Amino acid sequence: MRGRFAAACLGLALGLAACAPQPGRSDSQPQEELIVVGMSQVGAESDWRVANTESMLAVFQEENGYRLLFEDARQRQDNQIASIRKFIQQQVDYIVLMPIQETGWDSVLQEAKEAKIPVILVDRTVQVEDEELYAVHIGSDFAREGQLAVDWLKEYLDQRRQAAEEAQPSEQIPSEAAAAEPQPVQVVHLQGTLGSTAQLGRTAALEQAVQEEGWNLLAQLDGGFTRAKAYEEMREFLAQSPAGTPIDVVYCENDNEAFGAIQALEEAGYRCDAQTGVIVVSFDATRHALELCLEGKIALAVECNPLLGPLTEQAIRQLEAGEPLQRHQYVEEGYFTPQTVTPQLIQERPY
Ligand code: GZL
Ligand code: ZN
Repeated sequence: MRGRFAAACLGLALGLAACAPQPGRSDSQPQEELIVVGMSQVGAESDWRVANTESMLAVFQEENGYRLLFEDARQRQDNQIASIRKFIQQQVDYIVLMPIQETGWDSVLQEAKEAKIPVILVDRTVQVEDEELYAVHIGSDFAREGQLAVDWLKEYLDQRRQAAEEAQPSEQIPSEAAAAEPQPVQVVHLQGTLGSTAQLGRTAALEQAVQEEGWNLLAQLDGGFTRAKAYEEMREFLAQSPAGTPIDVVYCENDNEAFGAIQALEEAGYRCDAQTGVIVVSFDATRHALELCLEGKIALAVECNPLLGPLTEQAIRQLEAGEPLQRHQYVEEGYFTPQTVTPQLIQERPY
């Protein structure tokens, strides 16, 4: 298996001018001993993504027996498809794909299958006719993450409503308006990259809760998992809304969107505060989000684990050894609130 890449390199070298020996090559394992991994990463859109890339680079090193061919797709599926075709030509031993979206992979994964190159999906997944087009999917259960968020939100909103009712002086005769049905919960939804597994799972949970609870979805904005886009979209929405439009919840499908949304909300005079202001919900639980959670600016930080390098390497070891492996591998994830996050917990977080 490994010799293929070396042979391809040699063939190329013989065809062209002799390929210059790598200056100062360490005495690490000879070329043909290395397992060659072609890796296509989505981009560098978020803190989560940067941590995910770092986790991969830390594991796929020469001294661990790997040659890593790493390509950044800059948020474009066509770049990922081009990278995969290049890896096939280079006859890599394995392809590791972090797929930006779920659809559009059948033909290029079929080409990898015909080239007998196993494909490992990391983080998000793909929807393909034939599941045999990939060896394993290692990532998060995004539907579960969304469910964690909305279950917590339902509970929290009830508590806050009860606290408000108890706080109301009993002798005050409720006006007709107050006695009438309480205002529905007003929600602004910032979605992640449309069509990505993370967005689909997190959105489905919110949309179901909106139906079940009768919440009012003020807007669904495409924040693209980035701070900049979320800031623009939220600022635009607020500029087009009547001043002081009541907003109870802003549901951000990742932390970088929450950072942008909070900036736009505060610039428009809103207070983001779990107890007394806008309830901001976010996903990833990266360090900066946990700092905002400690302050109460983020009311709920749902964890999404980017440190998938070791599990990916373990899957390759199992495939090398011809061992059977579990096709879908999910990482454990929890969530944080201002009540549970602490300064030392933030200190200890690896990302
Ligand atoms: C989730 C991952 C998402 C993160 C975002 O596993 O796909 O993409 O939630 C990242 O931060 O951009
Ligand atoms: Zn399956």
